[in-house]
Amino acid sequence: MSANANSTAAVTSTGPVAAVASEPMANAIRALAMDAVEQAKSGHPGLPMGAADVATVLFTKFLKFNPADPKWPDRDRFVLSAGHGSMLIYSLLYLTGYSSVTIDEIKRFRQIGSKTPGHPENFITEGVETTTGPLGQGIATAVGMAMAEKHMAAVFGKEVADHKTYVLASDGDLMEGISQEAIALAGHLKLNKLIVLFDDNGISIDGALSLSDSTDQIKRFEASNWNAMRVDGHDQAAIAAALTKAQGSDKPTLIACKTTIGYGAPNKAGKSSSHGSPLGGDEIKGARSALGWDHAPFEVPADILSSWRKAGERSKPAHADWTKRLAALDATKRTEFTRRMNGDLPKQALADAVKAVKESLNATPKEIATRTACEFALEQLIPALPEMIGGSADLTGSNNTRTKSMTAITPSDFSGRYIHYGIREHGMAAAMNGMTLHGGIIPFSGTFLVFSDYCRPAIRLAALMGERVIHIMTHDSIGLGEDGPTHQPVEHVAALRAMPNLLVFRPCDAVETVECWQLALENKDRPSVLALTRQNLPQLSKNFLDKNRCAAGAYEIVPASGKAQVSIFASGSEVSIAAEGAKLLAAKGIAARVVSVPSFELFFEQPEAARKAIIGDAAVKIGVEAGVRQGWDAIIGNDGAFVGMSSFGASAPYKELYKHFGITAEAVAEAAMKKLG
Ligand SMILES: Cc1ncc(C[n+]2csc(CCOP(=O)(O)OP(=O)(O)O)c2C)c(N)n1
Repeated sequence: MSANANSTAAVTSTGPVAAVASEPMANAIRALAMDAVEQAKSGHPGLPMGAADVATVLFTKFLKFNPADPKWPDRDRFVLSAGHGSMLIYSLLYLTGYSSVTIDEIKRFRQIGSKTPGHPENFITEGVETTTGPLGQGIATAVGMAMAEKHMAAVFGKEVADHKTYVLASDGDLMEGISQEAIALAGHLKLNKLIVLFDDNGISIDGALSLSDSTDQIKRFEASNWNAMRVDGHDQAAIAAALTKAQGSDKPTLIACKTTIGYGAPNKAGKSSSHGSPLGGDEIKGARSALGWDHAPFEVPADILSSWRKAGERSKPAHADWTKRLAALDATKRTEFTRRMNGDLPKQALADAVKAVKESLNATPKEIATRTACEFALEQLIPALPEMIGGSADLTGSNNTRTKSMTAITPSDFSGRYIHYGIREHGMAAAMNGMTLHGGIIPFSGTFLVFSDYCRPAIRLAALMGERVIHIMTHDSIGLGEDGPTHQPVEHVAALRAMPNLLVFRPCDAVETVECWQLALENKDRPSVLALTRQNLPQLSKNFLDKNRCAAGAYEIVPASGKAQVSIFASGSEVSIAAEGAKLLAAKGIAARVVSVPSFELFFEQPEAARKAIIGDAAVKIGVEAGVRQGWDAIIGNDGAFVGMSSFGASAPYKELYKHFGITAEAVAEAAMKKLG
């Protein structure tokens, strides 16, 4: 259908419009968006109204999807990066026939318990591929999805993995810094099946984009090794032609679609006033008239709904063919593909790998940094779990995330299992989210813990979505030494622990490191951070082959001789300091026990009795961690003593820093004695 079907006059962004060029299927989106936002008295009508033509062309002519099987592994992925325009995706899901979004759910837009929350949440609404809203995240997540598709195609073949990733991105998405990381990585890797439709409406919340931006997006994308073109975003034929051109590209493609925000609204079209508030009764009336849409609120006439539903059935033959191809696959390959797409672990292989690491450490204890212990564990885990794909933001040699057998993913060969993300921590974390969401991959990354701040918005989304992504973050304290306070995390472990649904691990030795890895892998519904040291640590754990003691979050690693007067709780590199402190106390006739606390989250999830037993009833409780105290009071109480950091670090050899900042066995013993009086 042509965009000019009901044309009487062109839309302008400067004054009231009597009627606009429009097309009934796209108008269904516009009307639903206006009505839902109006009913909710909240939301963003401008984007769905402006991008309706673009979305209509994509969903009726290009996107491979099957509303009856929303999780079809070979579906094209569609990411609404500009999540504030959520009524666009809800309208599309309803119109094309997803059971998750009924007209009643559209009427309940933004209400408690609805399938149509303010911004799209993939764990609430089937058909939503990823949670968006924080601008820039969607496009960066989509890059990971496109990478995952290429990897799965390289491993399992195009018979089962051959799809595209489409993104609808707004000005805000492209202004956010993360977009550059994502675009550059996608261009470098020649992700030619990634197609970004840019809703080029020149408007953001404050007004015209010219207030704050002069970027030529075409030149920008071309400079990052993309194809880029401009089209009139209300000319459906032109949009279709651009999408057709993009299909055969050898690079990722940007299609800048010139659109009018709030298209059809007589006074607010082309203005920021249509961006994020209900249009109001009169304006909606005017828009209905301008669009030639004379149906009641939430009513989509049967013929238009039927055209949409037909569009929703377009890919049924492709779905059936794919099902046949999967069935024809070699049985072992098919089982493996299905296992990986379901995110199920190879349980026995994992158990064997962990056991092999522990047996080796038991036979020959290692005094190594936990980052090195991580590599030692990975040497067993990588061959056992082919779904694990590692990487680093240009710190491979420091993070120890690449084992000997891992080959790098390159633009011409995606079968590798290591990604050189470049110095793009934020883009890396978002791409990892995309890989997990795509399915078939468990991504793990590497960077310095201090740069968790650079990844934080993407980690937060992983936690919100309940996605298994694993961040290896090394150089986890002043223990990194000479690089100094810019590189020394102080508040980061506490800040990460503050995030709901994120597991933060700080293992104290090589045995705990492999145990924490096992837990991170087994927790399918949440991300993990492993905070690891640069400096060597003694191996405290011996003879614990079968049990994963870290699973309880905290456990007594050094018992007191006799009834404990002092309980010392510590994590990571400070557990061995705590153990030395306990020895000093013992020499003075004071019985002290040491509890290793590799994971606050897992500890606080234990039943109350188990927690009480671990915390114990010693008169004095001490926390030791080379970070801030925040959070520790939940274990040591606000009357407990804390040996840690309360300022930024400094540049010096690490042993001197520990002395300088008073994180020593002597300080632990002194703190205990002071409390004992
Ligand atoms: C990271 C981030 N910062 C700020 C916001 C708040 N916000 C929502 S939409 C928007 C900008 C709107 O402009 P644009 O992206 O062009 O969307 P349009 O006006 O075309 O709907 C802002 C600043 C956000 N969602 N995410």
